[in-house]
Amino acid sequence: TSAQIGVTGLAVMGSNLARNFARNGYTVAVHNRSAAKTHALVEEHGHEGDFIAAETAKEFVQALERPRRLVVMVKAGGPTDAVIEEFAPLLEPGDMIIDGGNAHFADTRRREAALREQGILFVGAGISGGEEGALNGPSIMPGGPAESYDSLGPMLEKISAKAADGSPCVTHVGPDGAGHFVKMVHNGIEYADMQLIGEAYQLLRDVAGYSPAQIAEIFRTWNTGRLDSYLIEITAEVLAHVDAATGKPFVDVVVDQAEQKGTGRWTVQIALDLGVPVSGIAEAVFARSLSGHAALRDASRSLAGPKAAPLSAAEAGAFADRVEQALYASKIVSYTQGFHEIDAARGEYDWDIDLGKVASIWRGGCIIRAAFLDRIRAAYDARPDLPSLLSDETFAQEIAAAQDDWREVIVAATRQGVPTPGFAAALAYYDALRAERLPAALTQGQRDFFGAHTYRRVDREGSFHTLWGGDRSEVEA
Ligand code: NBP
Repeated sequence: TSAQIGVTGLAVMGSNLARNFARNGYTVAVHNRSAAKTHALVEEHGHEGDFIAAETAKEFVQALERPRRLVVMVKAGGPTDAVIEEFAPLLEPGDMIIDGGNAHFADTRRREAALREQGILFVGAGISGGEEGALNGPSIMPGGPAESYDSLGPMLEKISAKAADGSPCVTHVGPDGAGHFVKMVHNGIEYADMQLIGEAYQLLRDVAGYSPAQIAEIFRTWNTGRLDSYLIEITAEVLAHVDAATGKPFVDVVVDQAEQKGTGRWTVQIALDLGVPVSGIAEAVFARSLSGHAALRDASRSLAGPKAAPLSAAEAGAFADRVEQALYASKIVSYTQGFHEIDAARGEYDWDIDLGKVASIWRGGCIIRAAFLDRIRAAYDARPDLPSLLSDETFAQEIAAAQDDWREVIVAATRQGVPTPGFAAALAYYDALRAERLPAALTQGQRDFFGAHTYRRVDREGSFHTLWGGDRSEVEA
């Protein structure tokens, strides 16, 4: 017998993915650099399906039916290149390598181009959902040549998460690095969602005076409404958890320095290159960085803050409702920014990415899964050329209804000295987009003054320069 699919790299993600394929009836060849993991997997989970354990790369490749489908689940970066270098010479034209790691999309583009020369189909596939998702159904974002999806697609559809309407959370996202790009933006949006939730928590705690247990209850209530999502659900769990050793709320015994692995940072770096304002995502990445500057924070604790009284218990409930509005409005903005970045990549790399489809495959399996994504899908389905999510009438109306509360929450935060970079950046983005006039006109004037960079006029075509050092008359540039 031969295997329909192979998985090499059997740490948590790879072994769970291999088990997921096996549980869905596929014969799976399994391989790991150090064979101990391979044997451990088959010993512990061999009864779940048909596995073929391979000790060497050659055995692994031989175990696969042709054309071969080989999933690589190793540490992203150098290890992925090492594995490709090891396996590519053993493969034949028409075979397929699927990289399920968190690769940078530029690496995926490079690898795809190199392997295409050899006739090997290289599919960079973003996989979200952590270890639980890998086992029971992740959201999968495969890129690579479209033809790869003919044989790979049905298998991925089988092992993927299913949205509430039963549709699989996987689609061929677009060519070469498009899948990993979309996975990267998914993670950027995830950072923003988490930051906004964090700000909501801190406001409920420091401004409204609620305890973590009470805030957990508030989040549970929110989770029955339009904020219904995996992240809100687990936030309630984390906040309700009590530390066994001290009896204190768990959230109070954890060091408040957030870590990151890099995909959020990439989202911002690429957005800077593409010229896309993803301010909400950027603030989320910076907030994690700031939290980690322990010495700087220690040195700054004595800085002056405002002296505002917290809210009374009577005011707290209404304030919590306002925070829900602020969170929802800010969330719309961060998704708007993330989708703008994907849209910009479509133009930059000539990728035919269906934005509505992207929203639809994030509805299940992944970390940002939420009822909300159904609405984003509907917005793009109704108008595929939507210039921005904020141009969708439903979202625009919801923000219109939320904006007074959103502003009040940021005022309250400012008055009490509670940092809300995510809420505030989202509101500033919204206000900048709807502004009749921006100070960019002044910026252009300054640039023309010191650097003769020229400007355009509102009333005439062409580029102009004012002779600032002379008689200040205007010349056509
Ligand atoms: P790790 O990222 O911890 O990688 C460990 C695996 O890489 C082991 O199988 C290890 O083999 C193998 N490996 C390394 Br390290 N260097 C190698 C080399 N030079 N040649 C061959 N194999 C090598 O595993 P993970 O947490 O399961 O994640 C796998 C991929 O999935 C990563 O790219 C990750 O970013 C991505 N991902 C992870 C999650 C998650 O929630 N953890 C979610 C989504 C995506 P060894 O056993 O011989 O050392």
